[in-house]
Amino acid sequence: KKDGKLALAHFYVAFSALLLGGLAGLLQTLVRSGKVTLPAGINYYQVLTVHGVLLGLVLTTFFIIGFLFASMSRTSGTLSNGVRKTGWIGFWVMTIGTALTATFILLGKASVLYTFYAPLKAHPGFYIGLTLVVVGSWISGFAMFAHYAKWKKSNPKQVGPLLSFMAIITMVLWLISTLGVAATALFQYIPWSLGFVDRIDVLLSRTLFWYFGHPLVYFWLLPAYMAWYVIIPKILDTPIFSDSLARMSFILFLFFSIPVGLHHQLLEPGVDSSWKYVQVVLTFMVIIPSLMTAFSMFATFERYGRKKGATGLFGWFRVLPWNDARFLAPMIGMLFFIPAGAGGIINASNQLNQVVHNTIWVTGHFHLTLATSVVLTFFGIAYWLIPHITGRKFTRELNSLAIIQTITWSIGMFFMSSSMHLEGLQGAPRRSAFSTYFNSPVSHDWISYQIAQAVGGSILFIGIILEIIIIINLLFLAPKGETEFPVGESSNEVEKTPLYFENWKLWIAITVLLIVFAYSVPLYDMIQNAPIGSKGFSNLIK
Ligand code: HAS
Repeated sequence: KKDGKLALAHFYVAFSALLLGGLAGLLQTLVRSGKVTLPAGINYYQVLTVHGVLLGLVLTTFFIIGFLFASMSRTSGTLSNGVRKTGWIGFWVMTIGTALTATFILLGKASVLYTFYAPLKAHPGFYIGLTLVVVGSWISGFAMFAHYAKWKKSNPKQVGPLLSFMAIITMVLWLISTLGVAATALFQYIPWSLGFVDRIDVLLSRTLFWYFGHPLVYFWLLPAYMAWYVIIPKILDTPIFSDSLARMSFILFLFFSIPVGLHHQLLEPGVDSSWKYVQVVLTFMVIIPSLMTAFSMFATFERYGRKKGATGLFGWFRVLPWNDARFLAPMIGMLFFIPAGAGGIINASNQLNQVVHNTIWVTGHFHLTLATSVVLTFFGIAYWLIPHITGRKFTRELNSLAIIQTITWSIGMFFMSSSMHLEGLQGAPRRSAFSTYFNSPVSHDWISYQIAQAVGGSILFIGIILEIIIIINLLFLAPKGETEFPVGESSNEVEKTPLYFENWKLWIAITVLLIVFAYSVPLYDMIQNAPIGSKGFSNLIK
C-alpha cells in the first residue's frame, strides 16, 4: 500500500500534465490553421514550450518513474522504508523542479521550447528547475538500484525478475544519458543565463543535449516495451515468448541508444561528416532490438491464436481480445509503431534526413512514436495499475469508455500525424506559428494540411478529456474491489535464462566504450575549435 502511494503520487503529476499539455497542443493546431489568434498577448512559442515540456518531459518522466517503482515493488518485493523514503525525496525534488520551470514558462520568460536550444536564452529559473527534475530522477534511480541490489543479495546466483531487470536497465540508461544534459545545464546554460559568462558555445550545447536527447526517446519507449514483453502475455494468458530475448533486447538498447545523438545534428556544421556517418551506422544498430520486439510480439499473438484454435497464417488476428482495453490500447500502439519506426529509419538515413530535417515531418514522427505507441501503452498500463493500487475495479463501463478513448485517439492521431508527414514532405517547417510568408502562395499548399491537423488535434483533445474521466474514476469513484497486476511468466519448456545476463559490469563497460568511441573525437574537435560563442537572444520571442 505504501509503495502504491509513491507510484500514485507520480501519476497525479503525470495526468495533470496530460490535461494542461494537451490543451496547449490543441491551441497550437488551431493557431497553425490560421483560423485562431491567441488572446491576451499569449505567444505561440510560449504555448509550444508548455506543450513540449509538460508532455515530452513531465508526463513521461513522472509516469515512468511511478511505473518502475510499482514494477519493482511487485516483482522484487516491497520497498524497504529507506528506499521508499528516498523515492519520496526524488519525487518532491522533481515536483519542485517542475513547478519552478512551469512558473517561468507561464511568466513568458522561457519560451525556448522543450529542446531549449541556445542561442535562445531563458530565465535561469527554467534551467535550474529542469536540473532539479533530473536530480530528483537520479535520487529515485539510486533508490531502485539499492532495492535491486538487496534482492540480489538475498537471491544469489539467480537472474533478477524480468520486470525489475528491465526497470534497472531503463534507469541505468537514464542515468548515463542525463549526464550530458546535466553538464550543459550546469556548465553552460545556468552560468550564461545568470550573466556569469557572456557567451555560449552553441554547437557544444546542442551536442550535449542530443547525447541525452536520443536515449531520452528510449527512456520513453522501454517502459512501454516492459508492458509489451511482460504484461501483454499475462493478459493473453500465454507464456512470455523468450525471457532471454527480452533481456537481450534491453541490453542492446543500453549499448546503442546513447552513441547516436549526432543523427539529430546531421545538418549541423562543425561536426566532421565521418563521425556523423559512424553514428548513423550505430543508429541502424538500435533498430535491431525493436525488430526483436516485433518478432517476439508476433510470436506471442500467434501462440495465443493457435491456443484458441486459429488456423492459417493470420488466423490469430481475429481471435485477439479486441474488447479488452488493457490489451487494445497497447496493441494499437504497436500497430502505429510499424509506420512510426519506418519513419525513424527514414530520418536516420543520411540523405533522406536532408529532406525531412526541421520540417513538420519530424513532428509527425514523434506524434506516432511517443504520442501514440508509448502514450497509448501508458494508458493501457493505467487501466489496471491505478485500480490495483486504489483497490478499485476497472468496470465494464470503464472498459467500454477506454475502448472509445483508444479509437478516438487513433483517429485523431491518424489525421494529425499523417497530415504532418505529408506537409513536411512539402517543406513546411516545424516549430513555427501560422505564417503567410508575406502572402507567398507557397504557404497556401500547406493550409489544408494544417486544417487537418487542427481537426486531428481537436479529436485528440476529446481523447484527453475521456482519459481524464477514466483516470478520475479509477482513482476515486469506481467500485471497490481487487484488480490484478498482471505479470507474465516464461514457459517451463524453455531453457533457463543464463546467469550472465546479470553481468552489469560488462554491460556498462561496453556502453561506456561505445560512447567514448562515438563521441570523444567530435567533442575534442568542438572544444579545440571552440568559436567565440553566441551572446544569445532572450527577448527575440516573448
Ligand atoms: Fe525518432 C527524431 C530516428 C524511434 C522520438 N524521434 C525524433 C524526435 C523525437 C523522436 C521526439 O535519425 C524529435 C526530436 C526533436 O525535437 O528534434 N527514431 C529514429 C529511429 C528510431 C526512432 C531510427 N523516435 C523513436 C522513438 C521515439 C522517437 C521510439 C519516441 C518514443 N528520430 C530519428 C531521427 C530523428 C528523430 C534520425 C532526427 C530527425 C531530424 O532530422 O530532426 C527507431 O528506434 C525506430 C525503430 C522501430 C521499428 C519498429 C518496430 C515495430 C514494432 C511494432 C510491432 C508491431 C506489432 C503489432 C507486433 C523498426 C516493435 C502487430 C499487430 C498486427 C495486428 C499487425
